[in-house]
Amino acid sequence: MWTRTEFEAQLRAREQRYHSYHPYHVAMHEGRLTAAQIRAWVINRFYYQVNIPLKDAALLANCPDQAVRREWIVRILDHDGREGEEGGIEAWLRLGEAVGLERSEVTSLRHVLPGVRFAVDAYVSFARTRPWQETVTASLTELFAPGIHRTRLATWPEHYPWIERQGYTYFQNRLAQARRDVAFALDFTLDHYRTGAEQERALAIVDFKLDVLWCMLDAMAINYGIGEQVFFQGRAAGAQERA
Ligand code: AHQ
Repeated sequence: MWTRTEFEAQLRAREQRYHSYHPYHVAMHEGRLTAAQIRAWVINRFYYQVNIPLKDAALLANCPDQAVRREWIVRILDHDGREGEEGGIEAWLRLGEAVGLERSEVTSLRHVLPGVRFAVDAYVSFARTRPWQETVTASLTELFAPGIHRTRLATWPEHYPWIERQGYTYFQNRLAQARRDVAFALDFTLDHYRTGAEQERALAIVDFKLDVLWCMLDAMAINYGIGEQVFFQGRAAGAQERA
């Protein structure tokens, strides 16, 4: 069994498989994506965003611990919003408008790729069927999320000046929210897993969630290409037609 410090280091080392290193995101951060590929990413990621509250509600439904529910419920309000606060889903729709999409184009979900839908649905199904403690641990890919939000805020204005600034609200809001979310989820995870085998299970849970995020981008890359590279002329003639 690892010490608490070693266990945290093992969890943080999973950063190497985080989706910030996926070729689609690398091309995005280097300014090599076309406007259509950016729009297609926003459209597909919306399916992930609207399913996060369902995932978090599934955890709450499985969790008999009032103190944990009090801590966790804020995540739903962060996305669904509350009186006077638009929330992350609305902020994502503003990102859609900022990249030139109609709200209905995004909310219709009709362009969401099968691979994106399956990956996101797998995450929600995990939260519905696995012990709530495992769903807490699955959220720990957010250990690495502040970095990718900062990268977007740092690189998009330079590479994609056509994207309107109000689109960045979502990333700005997540910087603080992700850090707060992770503080609880990491502390809980480091305390909860009590044997070597249980700690290995925690890493396997994070690997599952890393796969969810990676798989979404695989689907986007194969269907929309990356930059000028086109990989697949299948059902989707290309991001242009979709977005
Ligand atoms: O915007 C994101 C978000 O609200 C969440 C919730 C959290 C979870 O509960 O699994 N994970 C997550 C993530 C968000 N944004 C992703 C991104 O790349 O913009 C990163 C993703 C994550 O790392 O899990």
